[in-house]
Amino acid sequence: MSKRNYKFCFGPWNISEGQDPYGSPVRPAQTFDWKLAALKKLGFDAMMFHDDDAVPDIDGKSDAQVRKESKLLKKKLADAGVAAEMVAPRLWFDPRTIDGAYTSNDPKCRKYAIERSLRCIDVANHLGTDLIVLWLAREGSYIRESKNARKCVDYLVEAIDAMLAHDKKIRISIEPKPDAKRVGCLIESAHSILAGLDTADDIDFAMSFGKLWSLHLNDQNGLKFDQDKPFGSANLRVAFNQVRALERNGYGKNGEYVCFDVHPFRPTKVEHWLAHLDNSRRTFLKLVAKARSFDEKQAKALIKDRNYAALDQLVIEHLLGR
Ligand code: XLS
Ligand code: MG
Repeated sequence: MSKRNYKFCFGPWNISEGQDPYGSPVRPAQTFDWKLAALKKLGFDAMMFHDDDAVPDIDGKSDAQVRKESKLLKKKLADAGVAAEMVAPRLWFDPRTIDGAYTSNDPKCRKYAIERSLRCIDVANHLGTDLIVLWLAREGSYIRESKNARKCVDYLVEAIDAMLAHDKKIRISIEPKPDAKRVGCLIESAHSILAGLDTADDIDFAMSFGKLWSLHLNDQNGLKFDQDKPFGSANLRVAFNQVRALERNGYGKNGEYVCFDVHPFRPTKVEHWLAHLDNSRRTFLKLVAKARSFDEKQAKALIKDRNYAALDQLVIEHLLGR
């Protein structure tokens, strides 16, 4: 197993105020500077952004204002020794994305979504990252008959082609769920689990094509909304196998970050507000140690003998700390 160190990242939204689909915020909102200081205090390496995290109310700003505010943010990050990992166009709040962004039935809304994505690329350039992330949150349909899925694929390709044409260097990570060289993916534990998939398999699959450019590690308790639970907090063995997949594929060797797209539990008190981020990294690093100390030789012998009961127990007892 490699002995590489990983680099860690989270976004301002991961220090959230506790709102969820069933209730309003329970903690007072903090400033961006408070969150940046918290990231530094935790010893993380980078911050990931939505376009309107970097430039609030971006839709109402001129290109000159977007450039000015992005560059101010870039200086603030540089002064703190923090990199910008990626920028994601937030295409799920604005009323023009109510029926999808790139795949809206309304051409004017599709045009808005593409133009907003091009500005997101400009923000990424100002912040010094060549990576944008597309979380296709609103794409799809509320009733199947409202959209032609074949046409929606064409709309998605049209949007991605427009982004690749806008900037010859930008790389696009689609979460997860066109110019083959500059389109890859971001895998998120919770999204795989929600789709009934295994995140380790998704990591192996994406890395076999050299396409895993970013990663949101978290956890999920069954088929509810995207819970973004701390890494390993619901499915520890699933988390162990995610780390084994990252290790065997050498994730991070090209500078990729491990991002924790996690939220605190709603009852969390202000004084414990950062624990979910620190805990996610602690769990990750402990599972790295578990992956690197796993008896691979014994596992290989049991696999050769197709003795999966013993292999199963070997994993369980290793995780339990025999
Ligand atoms: C969904 C997305 C979301 C961020 C980035 O998990 O990663 O959390 O807003 O788009
Ligand atoms: Mg995410």
